[in-house]
Amino acid sequence: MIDTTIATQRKLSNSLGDIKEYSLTKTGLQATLDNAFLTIEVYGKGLIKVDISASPERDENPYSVIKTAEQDSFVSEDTNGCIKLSTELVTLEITKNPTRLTFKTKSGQVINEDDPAFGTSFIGEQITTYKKLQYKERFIGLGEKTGPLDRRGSGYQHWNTDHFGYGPESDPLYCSTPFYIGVHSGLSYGIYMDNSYKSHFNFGASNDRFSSFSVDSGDMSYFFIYGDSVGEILNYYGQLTGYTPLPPIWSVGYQQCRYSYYPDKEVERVAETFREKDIPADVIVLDIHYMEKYKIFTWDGEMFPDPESLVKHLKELGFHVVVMCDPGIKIEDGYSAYESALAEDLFVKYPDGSYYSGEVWPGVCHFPDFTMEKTRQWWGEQMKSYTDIGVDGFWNDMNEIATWGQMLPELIEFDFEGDRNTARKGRNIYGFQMSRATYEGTKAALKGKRPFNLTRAGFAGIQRYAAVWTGDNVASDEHMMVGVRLVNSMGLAGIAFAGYDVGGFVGNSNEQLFARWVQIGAFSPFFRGHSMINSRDSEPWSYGEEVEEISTNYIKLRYKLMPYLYSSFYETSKTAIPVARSLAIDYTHNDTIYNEQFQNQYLFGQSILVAPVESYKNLVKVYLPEGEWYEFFTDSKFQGNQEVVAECGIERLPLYVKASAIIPICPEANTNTKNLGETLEVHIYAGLEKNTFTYYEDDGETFDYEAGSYHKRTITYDPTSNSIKLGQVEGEYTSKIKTLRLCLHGFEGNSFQLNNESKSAENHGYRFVDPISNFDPFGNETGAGLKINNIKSIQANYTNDELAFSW
Ligand code: NBV
Repeated sequence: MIDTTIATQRKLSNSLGDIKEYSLTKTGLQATLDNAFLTIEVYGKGLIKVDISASPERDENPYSVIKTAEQDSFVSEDTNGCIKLSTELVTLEITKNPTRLTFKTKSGQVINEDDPAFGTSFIGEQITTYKKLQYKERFIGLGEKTGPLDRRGSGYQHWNTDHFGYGPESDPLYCSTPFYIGVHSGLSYGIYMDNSYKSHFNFGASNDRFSSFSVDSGDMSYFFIYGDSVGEILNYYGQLTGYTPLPPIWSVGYQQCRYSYYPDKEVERVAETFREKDIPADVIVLDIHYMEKYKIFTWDGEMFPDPESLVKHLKELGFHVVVMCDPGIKIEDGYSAYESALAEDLFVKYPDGSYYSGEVWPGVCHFPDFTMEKTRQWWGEQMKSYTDIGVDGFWNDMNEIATWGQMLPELIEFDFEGDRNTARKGRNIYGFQMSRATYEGTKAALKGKRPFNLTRAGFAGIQRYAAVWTGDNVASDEHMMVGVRLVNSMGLAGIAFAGYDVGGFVGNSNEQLFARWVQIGAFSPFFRGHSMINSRDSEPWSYGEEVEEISTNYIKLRYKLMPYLYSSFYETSKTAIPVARSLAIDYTHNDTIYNEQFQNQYLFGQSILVAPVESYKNLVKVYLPEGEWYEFFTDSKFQGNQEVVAECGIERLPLYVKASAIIPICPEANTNTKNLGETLEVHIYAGLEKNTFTYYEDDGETFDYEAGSYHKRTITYDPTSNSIKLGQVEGEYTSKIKTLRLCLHGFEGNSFQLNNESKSAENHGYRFVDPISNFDPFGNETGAGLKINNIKSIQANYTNDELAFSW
């Protein structure tokens, strides 16, 4: 019997209905459905765009995707009420009655399929795509999101939000990237939803039937991405939304920040202390107090009377200067930024044409509309007041847009390049376009030098213009671990240059916590110490001598690893494989890596496994995935695929190196990234597998590499043919390296050939970090154990021609 209460009830949601008619196009197909319009476009063999819109007019995001659809790169078939579009890698099956989509491998395995009943459905303007949960399906990524590595059973929103002192489960935060990766049955695929309205992701939260993604308005526009591995999926996402460009090398060094260092003498004191204490650092960051009453593009005349000389002095000390740039422009007659923006009509407006005002640091402000080319140009011009005096680093904060009360009215309007829309569409885009204006403007002004820009808010594609940090974290162990997960998750969403406030922003850190945070931070792509006003000092020397020595050791280690790290940034700039790689990238289908106790582990670059651990622990369980591993500081060898217990006293972060690893380091590094020395040590760890590493170098500061001024070579270790080769150098940049030292871990025998000449290796002990002083004569010695008893090394002249070692 029909249940008439259901049959007669008001229809609250509406699904797509049937396909009424369709036509094939050069790039895919277009279809008219009972309740919507569907467009499919093939962007690559593993990259298919689905667009569903309630009206024939599309409401698209003009900013994130930089790739266009490919022509004639699919074949089609129409049988038994089902249209099939096939690329070399995937088949998309679209049933006509009703309209439902299923993505399959070429062998017919389901990768991803619509919920049979709901498919894509509308509730008013809101549009949601429901996907059937696959057996044991996991979900990873989604960018700056708290919560576990495997997001199955959780739900999230994208709505850029200033969340001071957020909690370990808080959502949403500052930066939105609606891109996740699904994993099941030995397969993985990505979904990037290209829509900047507030969005909602449900990975089987409060239901056991579907995962879903949904937007409050606009088109349901998503890219289905399929590749052999998570790495390949990330690469496709990079092709779509852009790769992280090579940063200036100095920005990869240690950055010291504080809310705020002032006056100028205090800034100089901090910089000088780094040099006196021989702690390498590249950057001093000026937070809001450098400005006159927090007004952007001004300097406080009393506290910073001569900014040009200050910047010059800091440069002489080997520092770059990064300055805070908030978007709010104070409404004040006579303030030149305000008057010029007003004259050009560049501010965000209410629908009645008046300018939106909101209160933030400087007082009541208007906000530049960065979705207009002429605003971005104007902003770039204003930035010259910084670049003209030698500032080459910038920091975009409060760009969610954050104002007192945190309730940006949704009806305010943004230009959207002439296609006006409200804050519902503009909010998630604002920080992204502000970063674009900052990057493009300063790039032009710096005449060939790479700018560095750091942002808090962003959207998919932000990696093209800025590094992203995780905002106002808290000085606690829990937060330290959350930060690692956030950065790993951003790496899974195209944002490779990411980091957190080392030491914690809100509240007071303590000795143990600070020491541990510096250790972990040294293995973060972006490495900056920062702390809040009215909290205790938080420089590497602020927590006593022991912590100072430990911090110095790990900051120095970061600098020694610079050749490895900068080469990893190069790799990222070509592949979108991040610098901090959640184990879910290389060990996707290994269940153990998702365990709560191991989910924070990651590979730093290709081969260094970092096991972040709370500061109060002296022992921790680490999971080593398949293969063989060397403990970094001692070379103790472990079989993989097992849990090991690692010592992690205050001086020791558990770090492991994958067998067959190739790790180039500069042992003489000191002061800053300009002083990396003339010796390159290439550390090779004996293993069973063949391995290669692309060693990359350039001047670290200009764009000349784009015209061929780089120095690149493939280093190959082949245990089956007993050889290590540094291939012929490519590129025209002249390396500063004069001496090569091959450092062999776990190798036997001392007789080697270098380009057919006999060479004998020397045996010796080795330390990656210095021992630290014995502060407590009755206690245990700290740091003494961080020593490798025996490695073998061979020294040679570093030349551009092939250097072939064999044994
Ligand atoms: O500019 C001051 C701070 C800054 O130090 C911090 O890193 C940002 O996340 N800023 C937020 C403004 C408000 C802090 C309470």
